[in-house]
Amino acid sequence: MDLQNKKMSEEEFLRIRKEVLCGWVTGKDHELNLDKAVAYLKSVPDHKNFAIKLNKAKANGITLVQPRAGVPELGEHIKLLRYLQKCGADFLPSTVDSYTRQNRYTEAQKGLEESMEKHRALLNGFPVVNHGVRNCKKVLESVNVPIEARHGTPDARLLSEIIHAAGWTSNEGGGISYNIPYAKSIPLEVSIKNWQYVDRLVGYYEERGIKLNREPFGPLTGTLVPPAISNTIMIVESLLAAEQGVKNLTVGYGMGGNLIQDVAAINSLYDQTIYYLKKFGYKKMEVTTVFHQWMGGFPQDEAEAMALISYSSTVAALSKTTKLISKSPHESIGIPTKRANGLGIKASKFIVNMLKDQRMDQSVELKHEIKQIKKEVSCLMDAILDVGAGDLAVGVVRAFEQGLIDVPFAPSRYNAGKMLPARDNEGMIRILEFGNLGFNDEIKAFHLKKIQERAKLENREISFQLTVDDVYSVSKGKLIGRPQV
Ligand code: 8ZB
Repeated sequence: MDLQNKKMSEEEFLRIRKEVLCGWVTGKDHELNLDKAVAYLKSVPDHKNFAIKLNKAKANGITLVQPRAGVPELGEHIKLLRYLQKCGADFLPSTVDSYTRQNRYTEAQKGLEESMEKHRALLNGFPVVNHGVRNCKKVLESVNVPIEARHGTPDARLLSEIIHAAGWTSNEGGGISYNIPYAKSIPLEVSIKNWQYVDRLVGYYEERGIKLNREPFGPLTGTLVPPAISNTIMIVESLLAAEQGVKNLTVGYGMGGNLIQDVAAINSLYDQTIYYLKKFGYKKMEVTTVFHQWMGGFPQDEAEAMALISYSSTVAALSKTTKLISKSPHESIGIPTKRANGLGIKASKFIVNMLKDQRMDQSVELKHEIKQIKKEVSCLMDAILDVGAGDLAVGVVRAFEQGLIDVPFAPSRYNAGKMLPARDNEGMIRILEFGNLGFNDEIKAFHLKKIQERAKLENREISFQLTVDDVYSVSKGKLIGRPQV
């Protein structure tokens, strides 16, 4: 396997870079000049730097709010972002369209042109590659907060070159988290290599005194993902990024629904990310967390959706996460109008402000759940390092091949898809079918006991039906998919 968790030399980076830039059909070469990009990034003020603003929020113990948003046309996109800023967004995104995510720039161009002709959004996001550095700079210069590219791109090398050269100081994604949930047939070693390049680009800038933030995508498939699985993937992507020179990381987690498990997940994610970065010798790392409001199916009713958004914000604030990604009351329909998107931001801000000075005591249950998640993550990390014979990149590819790490409901052929999750009696996400998951017997016995307790109370057998019922229950207003009585 031509893959290794080793920092790319600058020479190799610049060689690959030439190939990457060849793929740029709509832009001009001089726009992607690295010296010019360094100079421009140095001119970005601190309050528009993602890493600096996150560090400050962490020091003050506050939770900041960021929506998702992106429309194809430049003027409309700017209008949208300015509106969301007015609604209270602390960070702004630019969500990228699906063609660009698949490197289909010709189709993105057609969608962009048609959107301009018909004055209607015909792409589901802002096509950054087609817009190029110049337009992306205009986006940044039109707002007063930091901007992040949010997408879902297995090969985001060109996209990342463009957004950073335009002064966007954060990029979401990673070789696992932007492949397994997003693609069907892209080998993991290919996407990991591509993301090593993306991270090496960040390392290049860091070496020149520029602070950039990187955010692995925590929620994965957004559906009943056990915290230990997503946390392990977050830690692996953090280590891979750190090796390439990334210094400022925001590790993510998608809300599961049980208050205690969610707070425990964010707590243990933070602790263990720091622990492993230290263990592998990465110095001067800055780590924050991001909590994603409910990523599963939403209720159609807008009042109920707002209630779910408010509950998600409550959990996020109590977890003391640094950043919260908000949803909108249009979630069950699709991409929100700007008004609906703004309502989600306002509700979220309201709740985090109410809870700003309150804290949740560490109960026995919370402590127990933190310990449990840490035990599980450490078991999975050992399994990955073991099959990789010490190399993390090789290890994670093999671990996926063997199903030692397994993401539920993922479309990728490179994911085993044999593990089945279900909720326990309190709504915590547990595992009922392990496949070949790299858990030891003690951990497996714990999960089975928890699922058994629930099945017994519901007077039914342990089966896939529990999983199915749980997938749909939140959208129907209940956390646990119990049978109707
Ligand atoms: C994996 C992320 C899914 C979420 C939202 C979806 C969903 C996707 C856009 C967007 C606003 C966009 N999403 N594209 N929200 N503008 N262009 O990401 O609705 O909540």
